[in-house]
Amino acid sequence: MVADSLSTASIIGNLGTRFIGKRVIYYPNLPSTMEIARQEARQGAVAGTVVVADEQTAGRGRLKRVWLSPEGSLALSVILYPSVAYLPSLIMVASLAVAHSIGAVTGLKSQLKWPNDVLVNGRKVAGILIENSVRGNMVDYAIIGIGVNVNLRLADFPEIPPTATSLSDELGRDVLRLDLIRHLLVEIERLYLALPSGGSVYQEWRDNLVTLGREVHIKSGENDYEGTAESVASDGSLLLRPPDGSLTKIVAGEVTRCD
Ligand code: BT5
Repeated sequence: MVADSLSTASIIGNLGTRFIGKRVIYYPNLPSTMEIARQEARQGAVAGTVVVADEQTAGRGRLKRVWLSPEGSLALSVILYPSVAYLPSLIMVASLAVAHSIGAVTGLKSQLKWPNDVLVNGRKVAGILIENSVRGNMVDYAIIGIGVNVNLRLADFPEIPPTATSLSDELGRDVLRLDLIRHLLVEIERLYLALPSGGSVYQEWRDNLVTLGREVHIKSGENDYEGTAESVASDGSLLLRPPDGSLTKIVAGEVTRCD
């Protein structure tokens, strides 16, 4: 077991970012970093404020699903105030930041699964949740939530689905979460600041989606779709080619099968 404690000071120290992680709020244990981040954002927390926890007792995924983050995982939320045009790009920034940081710290190669999963060797190692408050064209705040299975022996957590993996299970050794979170914050900032200069983040995200070119089954709300996942649009939606040859744009959904 490597010494793996997190603290506000160890995360912030010499981070070298302009604004992400200048303020870090660390909890050993809390219900959900999203909740605290939302309260902070409503009170006008400075952009780039990070809420991080060793363990969440009520971590959440999309659509009120549960995200399990026992001790050994990394759970964090980052508060941003982007313009409305950049909201669809936040999932791309977060996914690529996670993939780059995992690569830099462990050497493992990640794949991205539309819309919000990061996989290693085909299994989910990290999940991303973006929550916004928008009024008309005005963004009150946006929060990027990231959960990574870092040092978890998944055999000890039967409640986490068998489609999951952890960095330590893949590597056969533990990983320093401090290294991972510091890389993540630097990468989130770098990719976020690159957004105004064009489509490079979108292109890299698209090019790393393992979902594309595959026959998929997608659940979106009450609707089920089948077809070839042809591409993604720059707003993050999936372009699906059903057998009838038409093109369907799916804004949000779940890939339930991928052949
Ligand atoms: C996600 O949702 O993948 C987004 C997860 C975001 C978690 C972060 S942690 C920091 C911040 N604070 C929070 O409270 N949340 C964010 P979704 O695509 O809906 O996937 C949820 C599904 O993943 C669940 O229904 C389970 O099937 C599965 N799952 C739950 N825990 C998992 C884990 N630790 N590893 C892999 N899969 C898991």
